[in-house]
This record gives sequence, structure tokens and C-alpha cells, in this order.
Amino acid sequence: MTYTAHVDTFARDNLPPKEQWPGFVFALPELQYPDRLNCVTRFLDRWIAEGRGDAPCLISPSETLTYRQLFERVNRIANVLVHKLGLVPGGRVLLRSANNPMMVAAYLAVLKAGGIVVATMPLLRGREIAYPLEKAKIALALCDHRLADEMEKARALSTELKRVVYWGHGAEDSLEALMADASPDFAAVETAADDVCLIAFTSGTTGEPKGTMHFHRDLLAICDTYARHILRARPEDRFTGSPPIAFTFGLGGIVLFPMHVGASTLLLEKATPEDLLPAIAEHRVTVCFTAPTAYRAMLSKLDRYDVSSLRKCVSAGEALPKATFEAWLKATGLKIMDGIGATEMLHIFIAATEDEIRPGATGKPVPGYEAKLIDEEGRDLPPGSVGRLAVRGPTGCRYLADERQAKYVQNGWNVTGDTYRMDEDGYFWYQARSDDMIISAGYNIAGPEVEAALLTHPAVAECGVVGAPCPERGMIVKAYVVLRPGHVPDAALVKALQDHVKAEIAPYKYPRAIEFVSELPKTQTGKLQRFELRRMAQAVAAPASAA
Ligand code: 3UK
Repeated sequence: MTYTAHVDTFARDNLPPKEQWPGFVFALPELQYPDRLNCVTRFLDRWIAEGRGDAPCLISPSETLTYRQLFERVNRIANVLVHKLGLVPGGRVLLRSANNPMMVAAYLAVLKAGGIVVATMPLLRGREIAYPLEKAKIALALCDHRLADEMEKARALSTELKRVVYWGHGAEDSLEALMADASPDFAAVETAADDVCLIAFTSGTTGEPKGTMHFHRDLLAICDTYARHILRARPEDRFTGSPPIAFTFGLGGIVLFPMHVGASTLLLEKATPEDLLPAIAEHRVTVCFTAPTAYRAMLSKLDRYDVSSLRKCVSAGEALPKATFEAWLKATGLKIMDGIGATEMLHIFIAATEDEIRPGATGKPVPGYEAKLIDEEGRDLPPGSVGRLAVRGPTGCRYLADERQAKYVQNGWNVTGDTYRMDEDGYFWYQARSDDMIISAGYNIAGPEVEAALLTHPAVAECGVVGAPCPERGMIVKAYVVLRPGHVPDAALVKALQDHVKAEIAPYKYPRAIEFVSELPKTQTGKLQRFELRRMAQAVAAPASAA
């Protein structure tokens, strides 16, 4: 029996069978981790021990914490979790907040206490929060009080959740009140390097979201591969970005990468392109993580802000259009660093340093990772081909109790669902997603989920949702709707359906275009033909109706 610190063994018990794991490769000296490892000691405790406790760590519009201040806050929360809220190693804790210092402190406290973080996007609705509560059997949640409404709806739907502790409202039972008499000392639980510490849920192409499980060593591995070899940040750097910490793109780029080198990070609760520019200027940000569409949106406003402090701009989530790369380079003198990552892989596995970037290509495998293209039968393809991307390295896919594991991991390789071309020099050129996922402005949206929300409206008989091309957002969500008799297909109904979806699921998933049709293309077995809908959407290109 291998060592584990977990007393609650739910996560370990629900890892996929070993024969379905991806092959893990640790082919760099920096990836040789000890068997016992709590990653928080490397991100936080080490800076205190090395005398760097007074360096700035978390910056936000409302407060600034040095490494020591964060260390003490994390320890207090960890003591509250263990001594007042009954967390045992291996226990899952749901976290719900926009990007702010308390969110980061709570996150690190759960890890330090040997617990497992399940962070949720701030915009999720009650039903979408209830799913991970049930799937990951979560008894405890820590939540920013401003997100209480949907949290309470989720609580009402959940049989697992026993307690919610809110912060930020000053109530008697608030997290801060519980922390008041808690000790600022806490020794990290001696977890195994391969104890699960994070379950990140991704929206699936079909059906339910998948819970991707990651170990303590994984959080360090993304720093020792992508961050160390491609990003190459320094302690003087100041990071910021838009992705939520609940999205692993944000976790790495906004929290782990800066803390791994002892740098500081600006946490923004609202980080639209309009918010990012003044924040970069005011706080002299040097490293920015956001989506390609955000760089594109910022271009037209660059002349109004002094962003001369910037030295590295990272783009991920969807392909970076060459035009955006060129325009940004012209305007700022900086090469945007594109990189493909995935929740299953935790972070970026194909990218390029500034010197090696080929505009329009994603890059080459990040040191520590291997990538190749395979055909439909799983056979390797030579350079120059187009095929399905397969990768392996120190991180990889382990779904929580999910049959779809066998689809993502094939012959020990992670098959991401993306179609790529590899050139003779080993550069990877993105073609398209191989499946149905709609990627709009950096968010992944599953068509079937939007369909399910539309179908709860009385006017909707049938519907199909696909991505339609859009110059600004890459893709927009487009719904093809068959109405029930007696309903008029006008602009007012388009608006009513859009509002309905926004109330049902996270608002960013709503269909920006709706087209009314008399019937949907179906297969012989009565299934919706998404391929045909996508073809229709491509033919019209622009939104058909009011948005
Ligand atoms: C697509 C890209 C082209 C691709 C992510 C960085 O996006 C992240 O994770 P998700 O699980 O989605 C994964 C899928 O998104 N994709 C991501 N980046 C690119 N396509 N060019 C890109 N640069 O289809 C991939 O399979 O939401 C990104 C770090 C952590 C992440 N979780």
C-alpha cells in the first residue's frame, strides 16, 4: 500500500483504474519530486524560510498582502478548517469567489490542510454548482457572501453539502470571525506527492462536466515546465490576468506561476479588457494572462493607457489569430505568447518562447512534454500531416469516476480532441476542435447544456446549439429553434429566450444568435446532426437576429 495522508479516501478510491492512466513522464531534473510533498510549502512557506516574507505577494484594489501576511492568513484559515469545520485530509472543500486575496488564501489553506479544492466559476447558477457538490461529495463550502444567492440555491439542491461559511459580510459566523482567535501557525499536512489536491470541473462536449483530478506534484510540475522554460518570469515581475482562479488557466497564470518565483500578482474581480488596461497602467504590471479576444479588444484602447511596464503577454483558451499577434506586436513591441492548455493537463503543454514563436502556430511541446499527431485508428502520423493531437508529460488526465477517461487517454497518451498540423520543424498549427465544444471569447460552452436551458422555455419545441464564426469572439453560441404552435418568431421572442437562458445557466453561455427553423436536421436514428447545423451557421457567418 503506497503512502497517503488522506484519511478520507474518496478521491483516491475514485481515480480511474491504473491501466487507464496516461503515461507520466518526468524527463527533467526539476521534475524529480520527493514522495512526500505538500505543494504549499514550495509556493509560500519557502519564501518565509528564505527571509523573503516582506516581499509583496497579493495586490488587489482593496488590500495588499506580503508573503508573510498571506502565510499567516492561510495558516489561520487552515486552523479553522481543521479545528472548527472538521476538515480531514482528503476532504473536499468547494470554493466560490471572484479573484481576490481571500479566495487565494482559502485555496492555499485547503491544500495546506491536505484537503481537496473544488473551485467554481463565479457566474455559475445553483444547478451548475450542485453538480460538483454531488459528484465530488462535498460537505463544506467557503464562499464570498456576494455570491450567496446561487450558493443557497445549490445548497437546497444538494444532499451532500453540510455547511457553508461565508466571508466578507462581517457576520458573527463569518470566516473572518472564525479566524479571529485561530493561530497564525500551521504545519503543512505531509501529503503524498500523488495525493489528489484539486478537482477541476470542465464542461463536457456531451453530458455532464468532468471532474479532472490533480496531485500536489502536478501544481509544481506546471511551474517547472511551462513557467520555468517558456514564461521565464522573475521575482520582480508583477502578474495579472482575466481568467477565474477556478479555471486552471487562471490558477497557474495568476496564482501559482507568480508564487513559484516569489513575484507579486494583481487580483482583479472584474477583468474585462476595459478593466485590464487601466489596472496594468496603475500597478505597473509586467506579465499578463488573458484570452486572444481580450488582446484584440484591448488593441483599440491601447493609446489611452501607459502599458510600457508589460514585458510578457500570454494567450490561451482558444487559438490566437495571427492578425491579433501582428497588431499587438506593432502596437506594443511585444510578441503575444500563444499556448494550448487543457483542464485535463492542468496547464499549457505546447507553446514557444518569444525568440522561437512562429506567428500563427501554437508552438512546440513545452520542455517536459511530448506531442504527436495520430490518425483515427491511433497510428502515429509523420511531420507535415494533419491529425488528432496526443500529448504526455508530468501531468495528465485522471477523471473522477467517469467513463470518458477511456476516450481522453488512449494508449497512454492524452488525446485532447483538437486537430492540428505538425510541420517539418515540429511546430504545431491549430486547425479546429475535433468535437462539438463552442469556444466563445475564451469560455468553453457545451451546446447540449444551452439546449437543455432553452428547452425549459414554453415556446421552444426543439432546438440545436452550435458555434457560429464571429470575428470578435472567435465563435458565438447560435441556437436553431423550432417553436411550438402559437408562438411568433420575432425579435421580442429572441430577447425572451436569451433572457431565459441567462437565468437558467451562467449568462455567458446564452445564444447570441437565434434562428427560427421549421425542423432540425436529424440522423436516421433521430439524433440531431450537429455537423449540419455548423455548416448552416458557417454559411450565414453573421448573427441572424437581434443580440
Ligand atoms: C482549446 C486552444 C487553440 C483546445 C486551458 C490554458 O483552455 C484551457 O482548458 P479547457 O479545458 O479547454 C481545452 C481546450 O481549449 N484551446 C486552449 N488553448 C488553445 N485551442 N489554441 C490554444 N492556444 O481545444 C483545448 O483542448 O477549458 C488553457 C491553460 C489551462 C487551461 N485549462
